[in-house]
Amino acid sequence: MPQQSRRAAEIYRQPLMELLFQAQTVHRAHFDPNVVQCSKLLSIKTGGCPEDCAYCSQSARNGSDLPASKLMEVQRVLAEARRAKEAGATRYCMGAAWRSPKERDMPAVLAMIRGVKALGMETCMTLGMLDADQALRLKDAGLDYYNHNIDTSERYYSEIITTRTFQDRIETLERVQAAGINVCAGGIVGMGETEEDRISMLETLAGLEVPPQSVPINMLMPMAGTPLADVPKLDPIEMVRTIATARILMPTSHVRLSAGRSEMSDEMQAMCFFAGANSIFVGDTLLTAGNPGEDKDARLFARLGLRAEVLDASQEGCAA
Ligand code: SAM
Ligand code: DTB
Ligand code: SF4
Repeated sequence: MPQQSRRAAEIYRQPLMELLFQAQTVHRAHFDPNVVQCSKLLSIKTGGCPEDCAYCSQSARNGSDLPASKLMEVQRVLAEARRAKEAGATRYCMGAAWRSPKERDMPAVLAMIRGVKALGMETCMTLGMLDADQALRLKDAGLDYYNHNIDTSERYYSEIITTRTFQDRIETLERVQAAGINVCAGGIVGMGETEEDRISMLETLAGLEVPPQSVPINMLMPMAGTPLADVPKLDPIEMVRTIATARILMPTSHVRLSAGRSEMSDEMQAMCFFAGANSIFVGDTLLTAGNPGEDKDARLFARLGLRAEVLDASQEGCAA
């Protein structure tokens, strides 16, 4: 799609003030600029993953010394979800360090979805690659979103992951869409990719048959023992440009300022929100890495006059 890709590049490379103004204008046409959606993550199965993603602490092939856990018990997951709801999260995202789910784990995974749904929260899972039947069973249990990131450009993908292809990722996304589940798909910046790679990644996301309803933009969190542990830090303005371009290319999607907030100042986060980010992960851990806790986010929201999105009017405001 050369026409489209030129458009994405033109957007991304504008003077920053033009880019921010355009992104904020698009944002205001579709969203309240003072409202941020709050999601909470839980790692339901940590470490020991057979995939070789160069950024990830959970790959058994990386020397990150993270012990592999078993799949969490359903009741423990539901207890955690209840706590997250009390803290104001409206979406509960459960992640497993799998290449793809095994049949023996499906009953527990489906029970987690039903249980979290019954609490009145939106459900999200990220379990690796899915076949069509698995996608349908997740949908049947009430799954609202499936997170499956493309992570980088098609060109750079094989530099980061060799145990699966970019096309594998796209195929799972198509199966998730075909099952009628909302897609959460984004990527990581700061992995040594070029500006062109970041533009191309956004172009692929925006060019999906239906653009993802949720677009997480992660800033690489360098994890000890992984091949990317010492990658030079990306200029944070490139993260802002990535978010702003995502907002303009996917005007009605939630764009999530995802991993990396614990390394960002309030001013940097404010710029990301101005660029059109309107979703975050709350709580003091992501999957294995740190995140600003509740108190810090409460202060951030107060400083910026932001409010947490609520699912219905009967819910009280988010403590985030
Ligand atoms: N195993 C599943 C998969 O890869 O699809 C789900 C879990 S995986 C940890 C989910 C996403 O977390 C990855 O696609 C990547 O975008 C993000 N992620 C993992 N490690 C990260 C890191 N160190 N910094 C930033 N984002 C990271
Ligand atoms: C996403 O895009 N970011 C989340 C979620 N989807 C699963 C994960 C971030 C992981 C950060 C590194 C860690 O906690 O290990
Ligand atoms: Fe496994 Fe997902 Fe980490 Fe890759 S990103 S190593 S698939 S947990």
